Formats: sequence, C-alpha cells, structure tokens
Amino acid sequence: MKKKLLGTLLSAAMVMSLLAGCGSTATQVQDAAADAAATVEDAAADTADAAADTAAEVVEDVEAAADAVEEAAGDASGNISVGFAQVGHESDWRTASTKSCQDVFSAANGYDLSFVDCDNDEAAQKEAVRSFIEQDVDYIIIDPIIATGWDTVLTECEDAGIPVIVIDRTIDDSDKYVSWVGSDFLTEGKAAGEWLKAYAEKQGVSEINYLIIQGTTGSSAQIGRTDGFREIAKREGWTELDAQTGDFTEAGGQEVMESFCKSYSGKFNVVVCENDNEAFGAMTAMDNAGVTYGPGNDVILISYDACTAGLEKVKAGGITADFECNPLAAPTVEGVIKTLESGGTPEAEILVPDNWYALKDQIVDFSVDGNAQSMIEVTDDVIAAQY
Ligand code: GYE
Repeated sequence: MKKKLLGTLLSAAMVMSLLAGCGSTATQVQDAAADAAATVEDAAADTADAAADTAAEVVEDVEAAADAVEEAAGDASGNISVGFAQVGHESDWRTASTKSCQDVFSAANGYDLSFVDCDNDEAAQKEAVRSFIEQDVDYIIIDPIIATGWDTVLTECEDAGIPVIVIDRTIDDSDKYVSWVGSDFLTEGKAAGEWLKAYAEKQGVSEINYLIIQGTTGSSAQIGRTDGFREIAKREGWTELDAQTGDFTEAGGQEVMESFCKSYSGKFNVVVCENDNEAFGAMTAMDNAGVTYGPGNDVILISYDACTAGLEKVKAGGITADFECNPLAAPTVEGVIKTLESGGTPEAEILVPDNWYALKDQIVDFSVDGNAQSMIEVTDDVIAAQY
C-alpha cells in the first residue's frame, strides 16, 4: 500500500512538471506520466524487496548468534542434559519413581532434566523420545510402557549419537541402548507363587483357585509377574479362573474385581494383584461384595510393589503378602551416566534388589529357583522407612 501511494504521488508530480515545462499534447503527457509512474513503482518494489531480504538475513544472523550464546552458556554451566520419558502417573510406585528421578537429576546436582509424563500412551512416549533428539540432549532415559515396538526410535537415538538408558521395564525387541536398570519381574512372580505354596501348606489349604488382576498388557512388569506366578501354579496344579488387566490403576483393579466377584462368586480363594493400587481397588470391590480377605479370611490377597500405602494395608491385615519392586533406581542410572562421562563402559544390566513383606504369621520359608528367600516383617518402623 505504501509503495503504491509513493508511486502515485511521484507520478502526479512528474505529470505536473511535464505540463508546465514542455507544452506537450495531452496524450504525450499521459503516456509519459504512465511510464514515469511504472518506473517509480518498479524502483520502489525493488527497494522494498531488497530491504525485506536484508531484514531476513539480519534476523537469521541474530538467531544464530542467540543460539551460539545459549549453547556456550549451557556448556559453561557444565550441566548434563537428560530427557526422561516416564510411563505416566498411574500408581504410588510411579510417583516414587518420578520423585526419585527428579531429585537425582536436579539442577543442583548438575543436570538439566526434560521430564515427560507419557500418560500410559505408547505413541506419546515415542514422540517424547523424538523431542529429546530434537533438543539434542546428552542422555535419554526411557521407562518403556510396553516391551515392544522400540527399534525404529532407538535407531534414531543411535544415529543422533545420544546414549539411551532404560529404567524399570524392559525392551524386548531392540538392543540399541547402553544399560537397563530395574527389578526382576519374573523372580517377583515366582516368589509370590512359591510363598503361596508354602503359606497354603502351613494353613492346610489344599485347593487353590486364583484370579489375576494384571498390570498394563504387554508391559514387561505384567509379563514377568504373570509368567513367574503361572509357572509355579502350573507346577502345583492350581486352577486359574481368570486373568484381566486393571492397567496398574486403583480404578482398574476395582472394576475388574467387581466383575470377578459377580462371575466367580464363592469360587475363588486367592486374588493376585500385579500392583498395590490394583489391590486397593480390589479391596473396595470385595468389601462391597461382602468378600473377606487378608490373614485368617476367605481370600488370600497377594500384591506387588510394597510402597508405603501397600505396607500399611499389610499391617492392617488386608494384603496377605506384598512383593516389592523398588522404584528408587535413579541413583543407579546416575552411576551409569557418570561412568559414560568418564569414558567407561557401564554394565549392560543392573538389578535393583527387592524384598518380600508380610506380617509375622504370614512369614514362611520358601525358595526361588533353589535360592532360599527371606521375608521382612511389616512393622511401623518398616513402613516409616519405606518410600
Ligand atoms: O509395579 C506399577 C507401576 O513398572 C514396575 O508400574 C513398574 C510398575 C509398578 O505402575 O505400580
């Protein structure tokens, strides 16, 4: 608009001067005026284009300089940038895991942490990893929601030269990561099964009809716990009435247990919940259905995780035995990063040890794969010391 206005004003001025100075015919004057206007407009357009080009170049230069300053500042701070693609916020265990990571990878400890809660969405988790590649972080930590579907994005991390550390759940279809740090879910499942065998014998319970409320389908925590428990169940000839996922949530546990109470009323004497939050939901459902559980009652209730709230339910006589999964793996992950920073090679698999918990009368001797296990009696002090 401005360009046009300028052109028109200049053209008018030239027409006036032609009319005054040369005494030409009207047509000649009009033609000359049109030519002059076109020339001025072209010139104005060229000038504006050149100015726009220069402005764009200046903006680019300024942006590049800002990036360089930012990078230099980051390097100067000496901070290590870490992207963590967390599963979600489905359970007490997850809350403890997130807190542990945020505490360890804090600015005070020399880290810039990009934390993404993936809300149990597999696609969102892959996108989070890709956003860390875009940010060019120094390390990527992944707690894989499910165990498969990882090779493509891990190849992208490898191509970008960013080391990946897997925490908690495992990846089964790719080996493009430096280390895995977590618990042995298969052993947890077997421990629950072997404990049940010994405890049922002690109680004189000869027939076992069990239900499983499983974790997120396809997660290694679900697969390991289910497989481990089933291995013992099969060997002992127990009957599995049903297995359904409660997605590691309290609401999911309650919903599944409500349907189990209707479908298998009076037929089950063991309920296995693959985490504490599902057990809390199952307890509500059993309360509503008038089913009693815990030591000395109709149903033996087995759970995994053994976070504070879970141990409180053991102490209160609700959960019969609780098989821990330690969520505090972040300090070990930091050890892996420190090893890499100093040019070393970290171990490919680092196991976080777990404990098994019950009240005194539910503590029995048992072995897993020939290894004698010990249990911890749940007391107020034990609960207070738990995460
Ligand atoms: O048992 C459950 C959580 O991956 C081991 O995920 C973890 C499991 C944990 O939601 O509570």
